Amino acid sequence: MTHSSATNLKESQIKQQAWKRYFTFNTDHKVIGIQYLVTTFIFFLIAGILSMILRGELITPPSDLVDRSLYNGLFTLHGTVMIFLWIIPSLVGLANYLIPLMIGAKDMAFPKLNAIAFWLIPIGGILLLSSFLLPSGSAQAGWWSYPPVSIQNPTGYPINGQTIWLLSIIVLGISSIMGGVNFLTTILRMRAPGMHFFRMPIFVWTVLSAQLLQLFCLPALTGAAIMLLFDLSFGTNFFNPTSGGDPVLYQHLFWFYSHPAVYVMVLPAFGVFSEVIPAFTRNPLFGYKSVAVASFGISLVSIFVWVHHMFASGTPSWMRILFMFSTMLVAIPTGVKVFAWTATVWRSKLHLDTPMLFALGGVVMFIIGGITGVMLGAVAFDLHVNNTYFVVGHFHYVVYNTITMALFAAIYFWFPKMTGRMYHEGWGKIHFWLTFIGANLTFFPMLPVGLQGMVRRISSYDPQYAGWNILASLGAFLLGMATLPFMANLVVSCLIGIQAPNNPWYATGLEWATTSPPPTENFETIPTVTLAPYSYGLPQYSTVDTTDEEAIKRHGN
Ligand code: HEM
Ligand SMILES: [Cu+2]
Repeated sequence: MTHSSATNLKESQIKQQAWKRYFTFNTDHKVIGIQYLVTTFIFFLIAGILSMILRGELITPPSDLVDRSLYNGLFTLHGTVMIFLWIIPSLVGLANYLIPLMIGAKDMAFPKLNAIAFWLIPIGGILLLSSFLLPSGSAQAGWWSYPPVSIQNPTGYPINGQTIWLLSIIVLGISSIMGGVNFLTTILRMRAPGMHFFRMPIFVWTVLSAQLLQLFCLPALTGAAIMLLFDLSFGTNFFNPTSGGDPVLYQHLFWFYSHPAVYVMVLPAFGVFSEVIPAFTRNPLFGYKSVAVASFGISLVSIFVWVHHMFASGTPSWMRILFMFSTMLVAIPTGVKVFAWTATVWRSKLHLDTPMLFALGGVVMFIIGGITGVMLGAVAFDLHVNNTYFVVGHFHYVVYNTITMALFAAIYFWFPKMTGRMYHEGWGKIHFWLTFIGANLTFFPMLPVGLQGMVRRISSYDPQYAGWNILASLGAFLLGMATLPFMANLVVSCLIGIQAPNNPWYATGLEWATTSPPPTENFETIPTVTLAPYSYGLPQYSTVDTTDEEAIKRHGN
């Protein structure tokens, strides 16, 4: 064997190992982060296909494509998979990749726990989806799984879709609790020298606030799921109204977690906006300290608002008024953030690369999601549109148009760091515009048609609503197509994209101070932090290296 073929062999072995480590129990937070992102993206695609079947059914008023019980199963699993297997864990994956790099640590505090938390995700997800194969069919009670519907078992099978649903929620909950402990310990204990609290990037602040909130509230949901499982399988009566149980107690326990969960999802998305917008405006983040503190403000307020999901559940009026006011309060810290992003963009020179397009698009759409949310917080309005498509339109403006878009922004922004290669800018822009147009076409019609009274969770509806539904369905198919250039771009760029420099965006932040991709222990030597974050005014960040032609093209100055 000649010398060169021997080294080739060795290189290909290393490459193979690099490829294989993503399929093993690996404890490197960067591998785990990418495992999370890829796995959850597959679940996103599956839930997306379910939503296109839903929209296919809704393109005409009668129930003709799928029968009613399958329709129930489809929206239940679409919602459950999107929330518990896409939005929440994909952001955990992103944070897993980024947090140790951003705070200058070698890894997460508990690498093994981290790997276990990840592997529970595919286990829980496959368990959940396998329920479609059961003779009794999948769960049908919606992602809330309210009793008494969820404890009925008309099929008579000892294990039905609902049992599987509950087991999988418990597994996924355990994974999230493990993740929460890990993030808190890592951020509180493992920061590099000089990384004071007020030098942490906003993304770190938002993950800290979100994970604190999650640890505090998630046990309520996991407890409720266990109690419901006992009612369903062992005949206890925690929630069964016919035997003295209290179904409204379930709603309290469910929303005590699931309202804050909205912020567990949206806070890291706000973190992404706060990283991307300064980098592409070359401005320091306006009001950094207020934005950092506002993250905690949002977490804190969100603990005291869960009853706004129960305005129509027989809640007494005095309580509805209290929760209406607490709900409105959250407009203050979120307003601080929107104001800070706007002020950062104000009078700056915008560089509209793909991550920035997704970030700006996400902020604009969040304004619609936020305003419709405040509207729903008003008791009288909520009672009017309760259980209509207005609610569905509102939360999709938040979960898709804001958070999913933030995730796309993040994937493009940190893609060069994660893979060592650049993505293709033209295809990225095509992905953005198809998504932006498709998402508005899908979700905007849900607002007026909901105001007109079209109720949710039905497979056939009054023909007067047909017009808006055709638009929404066309939008959904466009949105489905939009993911094709995204996937093609990532796969092709991963394989043959041009080599990425260590800091392609000339961004601040420790993750850009190491190689792309970073070595196993992240940094050659642990860095010492001396600067405030977002120091884009300083000479080393204020201009782009004019000897680097690629960078000039990217930044246009
Ligand atoms: C691909 C784009 C999407 C389309 C076309 C879509 C469409 C739909 C439709 C038609 C429903 C049924 C509404 C009802 O009858 O109440 C629904 C429900 C739901 N969607 Fe989506 N959706 C999409 C993306 C998402 C995302 C990204 C999330 C969250 C991360 C999400 C979360 C939910 C939830 C929680 C429900 C409620 C399920 C239930 O009623 O139990 N969706 N969606
Ligand atoms: Cu809420």
